[in-house]
Amino acid sequence: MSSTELNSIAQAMVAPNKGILAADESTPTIAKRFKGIDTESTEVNRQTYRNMLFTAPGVSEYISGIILFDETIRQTTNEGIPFPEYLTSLGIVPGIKVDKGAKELAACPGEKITEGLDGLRERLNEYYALGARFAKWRAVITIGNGIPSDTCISANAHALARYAALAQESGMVPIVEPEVLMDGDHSLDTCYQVTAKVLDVVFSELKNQKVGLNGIILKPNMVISGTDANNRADVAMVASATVDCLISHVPSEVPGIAFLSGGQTSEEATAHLSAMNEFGPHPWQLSFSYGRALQASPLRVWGGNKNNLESAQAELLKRSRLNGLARTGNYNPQMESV
Ligand code: 5MM
Repeated sequence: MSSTELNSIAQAMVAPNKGILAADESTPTIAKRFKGIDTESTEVNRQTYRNMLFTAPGVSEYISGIILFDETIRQTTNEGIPFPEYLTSLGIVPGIKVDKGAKELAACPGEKITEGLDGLRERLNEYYALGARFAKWRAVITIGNGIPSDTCISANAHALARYAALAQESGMVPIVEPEVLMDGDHSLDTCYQVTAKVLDVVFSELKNQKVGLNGIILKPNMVISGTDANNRADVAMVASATVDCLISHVPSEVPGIAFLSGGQTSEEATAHLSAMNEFGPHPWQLSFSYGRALQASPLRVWGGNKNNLESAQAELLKRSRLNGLARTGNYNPQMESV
């Protein structure tokens, strides 16, 4: 596929007023989410839940792409339409998580390396045939005592770049997700330093491995205080530190940056995105690719009960709409109560 075609998929993924729904929880993660609402993680329940999300009326107005998991890309709507085909018919680009998860990194206690490169070319080709037009790979970087190590950053950046090159070869836009975790009591400044370093190493590896930067989407963390930090930075500080860090460390050829929410509350994730877009325009689209920040309220309202499916869809529509407004800096917390 030409770089122009990859670029047009990437542009569609960060189309104005829209963003991406990350619904690619692996089997253990979705089981954890369902446990929180006392619901068993069976294949039927997972299909019911994902069907509820994907068929929510009006959602395609605010959602440009949805990231699926291997099981979900093979499932259908209640009417028997394969999910990728259904989403494509709504103008939503179907995507697929292709990493095999973050595992302990040898010789680096407390650090992780994302696996999944073996056989990746074949899996990508199969996903393309199933209708996926973008892929996702998440690397995890932990801040702690003496970490992250250079070993962990470079091993993860190398794997991200190898994955990205293979995804482009197969005709899919790679979402490149180096997530610096919020866990810990570190300051905003520490998060800034680590994020800057990780981005530098990731872009150097992408360049080494001949990845076309105009055919990727970057999915980074925001620059934010650790969850257990004292005096956590407020919305304005997070927004200005994040934009500042990205301007200095993300090349302008990248068409879009779609943030992860990383454990922020739904309201915080929306407010941060809106504040960043308020002082745009920026060299790239600044969008969202939220998992928990879009799904927390619909999941809670559904609660595993079929009588709540419509109310849960209304919750997803509300969060999608508010994040759609945040794409132009037009969100305001008072809108939460409407
Ligand atoms: C939806 O969760 C994704 C899959 O996680 P696992 O591989 O751990 O099951 C996750 O990669 C997600 O896409 C990103 O972390 C963004 O989600 P959040 O909740 O951080 O916005």
